[in-house]
Amino acid sequence: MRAIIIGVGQCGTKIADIFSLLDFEALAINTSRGDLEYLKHVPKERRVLIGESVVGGKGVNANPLLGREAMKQDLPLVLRKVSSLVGYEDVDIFFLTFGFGGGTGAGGTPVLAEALKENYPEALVVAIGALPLREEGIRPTINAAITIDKLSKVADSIIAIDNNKLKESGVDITKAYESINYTIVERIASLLALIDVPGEQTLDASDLKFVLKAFGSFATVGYAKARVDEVKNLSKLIIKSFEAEGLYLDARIESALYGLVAIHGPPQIMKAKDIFEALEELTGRIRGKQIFRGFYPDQRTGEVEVVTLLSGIYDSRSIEDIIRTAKNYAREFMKAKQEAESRKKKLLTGLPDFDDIYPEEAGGDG
Ligand SMILES: Nc1nc2c(ncn2[C@@H]2O[C@H](COP(=O)(O)OP(=O)(O)OP(=O)(O)O)[C@@H](O)[C@H]2O)c(=O)[nH]1
Ligand SMILES: [Mg+2]
Repeated sequence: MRAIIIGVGQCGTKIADIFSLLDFEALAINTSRGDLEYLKHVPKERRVLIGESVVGGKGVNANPLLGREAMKQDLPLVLRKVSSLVGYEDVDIFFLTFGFGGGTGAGGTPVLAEALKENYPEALVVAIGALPLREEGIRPTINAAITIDKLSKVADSIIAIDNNKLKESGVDITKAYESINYTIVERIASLLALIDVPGEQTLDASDLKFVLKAFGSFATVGYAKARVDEVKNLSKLIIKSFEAEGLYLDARIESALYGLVAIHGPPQIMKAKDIFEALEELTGRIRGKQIFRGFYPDQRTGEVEVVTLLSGIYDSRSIEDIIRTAKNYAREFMKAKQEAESRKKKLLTGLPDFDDIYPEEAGGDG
């Protein structure tokens, strides 16, 4: 199982930086030189400044048109960097990390996703993006809605993280960003660590790819962990992993098509009855009924860890809010623009030109 992480823009490169800390192969792409220099773990030669001729290394100030232009102009450079990282071994999944609300990530990620699909047809492209806070205003929401639309046509799955969920925790937003960035990396890393591990009932790369190849719909990763002595009933812990509060996205998991559950823990806790009870419950709940599962009994650990991936989700309040707000705004804005144009016309038609008022002999130098 080989995954390559590519962060685009500030949010995306911060997340890629954490993946890099955990020894994942990661690239960081940004229009801002300062933000690239600020990273700690992505090696220097894997940081790519794009759009320098457009914005001079200063970021695109939440303008996705510039972000798109920057990625298009420097796509050959980006693809060379990707290719030198990839080398001669196959890649199973490219994870693209970014913020939906800014300019570089929102504008650039769909362009990159499409190019990766063309150049690496065997690999999946999975987008991992943070949805903007409502308080950020209308532009981030519009950027997000349009980017969702574009990615849904090229990516295999979109793992959306709703930043609005962070406010519920009550901590200050920078700390909250950091903690959610770690959380998402921890979940993806735990999932990937359990793929292709030898054992009894295990998951391989093709299972994970099957679940994530879901026509650009939404996916979410749930997680639950507990010390062995705290676990009275494994079934409850498994169910907790796919309950809404664990997922950072308001979504109806019932609409999911596929699921994947990986359980890692000491063998004495892995009672078949508990596991099947929970899996049956999950299968009963999700619409697609297709669940892949992996059990990883491990003598050395004192903890039980459950990672749940659900995909093929189309029913999400977080997403709907954004799309609806963007559509309403666009409709109102278009209307206002049309009205302004027609008022302007109405107000100004009937005015004469200078020639009508000033007879020729009165003016000029003749
Ligand atoms: N979860 C999370 N969200 C973030 C983080 N940083 C920014 N965001 C969100 O991402 C959006 C802004 O994206 P950025 O990555 O800052 O923007 P960018 O892609 O660098 O684009 P420009 O700055 O316009 O060039 C906002 O909606 C923020 O709410 C972060 O570290 N974690
Ligand atoms: Mg930026």
